[in-house]
Amino acid sequence: THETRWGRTWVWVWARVGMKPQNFFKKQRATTDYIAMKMEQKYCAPRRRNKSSSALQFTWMKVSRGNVSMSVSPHLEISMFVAGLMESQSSFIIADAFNRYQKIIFLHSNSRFDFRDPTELLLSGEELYLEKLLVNVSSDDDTLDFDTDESYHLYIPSDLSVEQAYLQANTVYGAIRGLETFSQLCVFNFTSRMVEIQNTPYDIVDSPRFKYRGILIDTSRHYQPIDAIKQVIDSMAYAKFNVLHWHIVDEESFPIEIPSLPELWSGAYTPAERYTFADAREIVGYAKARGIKVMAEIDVPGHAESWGYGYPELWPSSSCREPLDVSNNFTFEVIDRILSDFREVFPFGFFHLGGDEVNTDCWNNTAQIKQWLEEQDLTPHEAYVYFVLRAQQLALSHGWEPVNWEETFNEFADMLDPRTIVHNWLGPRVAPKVVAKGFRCIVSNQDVWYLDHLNVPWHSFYANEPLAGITNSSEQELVLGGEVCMWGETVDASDLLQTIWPRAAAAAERLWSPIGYTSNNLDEVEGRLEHFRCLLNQRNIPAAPVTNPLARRAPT
Ligand code: CP6
Repeated sequence: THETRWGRTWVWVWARVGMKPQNFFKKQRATTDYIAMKMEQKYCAPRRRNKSSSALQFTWMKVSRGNVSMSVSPHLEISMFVAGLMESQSSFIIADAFNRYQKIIFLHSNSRFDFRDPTELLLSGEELYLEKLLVNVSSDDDTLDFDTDESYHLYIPSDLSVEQAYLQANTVYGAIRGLETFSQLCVFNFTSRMVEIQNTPYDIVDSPRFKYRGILIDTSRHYQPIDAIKQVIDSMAYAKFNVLHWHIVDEESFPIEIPSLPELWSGAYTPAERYTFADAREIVGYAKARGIKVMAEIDVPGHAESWGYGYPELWPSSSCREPLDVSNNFTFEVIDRILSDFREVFPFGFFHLGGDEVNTDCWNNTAQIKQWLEEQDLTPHEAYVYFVLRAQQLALSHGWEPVNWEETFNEFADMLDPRTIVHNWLGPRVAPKVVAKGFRCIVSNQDVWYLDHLNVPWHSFYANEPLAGITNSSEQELVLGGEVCMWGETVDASDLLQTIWPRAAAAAERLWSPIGYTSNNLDEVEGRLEHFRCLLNQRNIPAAPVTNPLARRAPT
């Protein structure tokens, strides 16, 4: 029996792949080894034959560097003081981050380029090396919100007698940004077989140019597994992005559990393609540990057809399913309950209510809604205004500041609540109008910051300046930042990361670095981008090559 089964499998394998089973499995293993080897080869150290790979970093307000190379002890330790205390409420956030970065810094410790024995190094006395990172954070408050301070000061000495580096920040999240920079300075040296930091002493004073630096993911058009979302979060932290805009629900599917409305997630593709409430909480916590806020979106009333699979009364009719039924009070009760449940999971102060691409034909074509419009003396457009404003009031009543796509501003700016944050997407020219009217703005110009537009090369992402056309400094302050959008119609977990990266990194530099630093010398930027995408690969993020058609610069 055993033998027959094997015999059958053998015949099957042979028939399918034209190969004896032994060779089949050997080949499989060879392929895996080959990939592992390719990844392992990515050292991202300066390389002889790759002239465009230049060293390091796209951040730093102020940096001074020397010319001494300092080896990093494989036993690198951390000492923390948070609000002057060695153990405080939020110091575990840094301890946790340090553990992650330790793995990243010594990524090649198991590789075939064995690490040099540190004892041998110590006895030889021939080199300098760093033993300790001293982290000093002034505040113990681990609240993570729009205003959270992310600045840090990193000092790496070149003096043998010091042996410790200093990282000073106002918050644990600033310290996390500093740890990221520290990890990017650490490179493996093939000759000494040690991790080292070149150009010490380093003195880096750094803080972001914009407070809002986001990436949108869309889990309605394709379900994105939790591990894929976590990888997006990991990689965001590497590029110092700080907001994950989670476009959870749209017309195609309703993948999230709403405890007080248990039928809603029957709008998911399948029971497997859903997030429980606990999943959502886990994602938010995972992001928080990396200094990333999660901004949830439910896009009403236009992009909401999937809500009606669980509650068909939300549809104008079974044949005309979008936008949500404006005439039914139940619609607003549902929104209120979703917001009330979400309030437990999404602590970030902004909530995105969508409001884009609303076609009111279904309201006009449905008898009972048409009748309601007449009774209320509303045109369909006025009913759209009424819907958006009522949803805004619900978000406000739950303690959120509402974010809406720009159509709401374009069509009825004067009626929007002044606390509205307007999210640009249609083109480059709306932000100056938004801030001139005193509204805050997030920039996501679809021509250059939509990652699903595969023909947009990285340098177009890089060129998008959020403050273009805004000269008045009080108006400039109303531009909170920007966001690149990874709409989900054409991506799933098989290509999500390599569609986001490396192009999103070009926007990340634009959003973090001071304006004087963002260079017009694209060769220089390309070198940094090459380096950063190698770093992503090294850290297990499948970012596409910069020369990939998705990313590459157009011929000049
Ligand atoms: N889904 C939702 C989308 C888009 C928007 N909202 C979108 C529109 C045009 C392009 C890309 C994406 N897929 N809910 C617009 C904000 Cl080109």
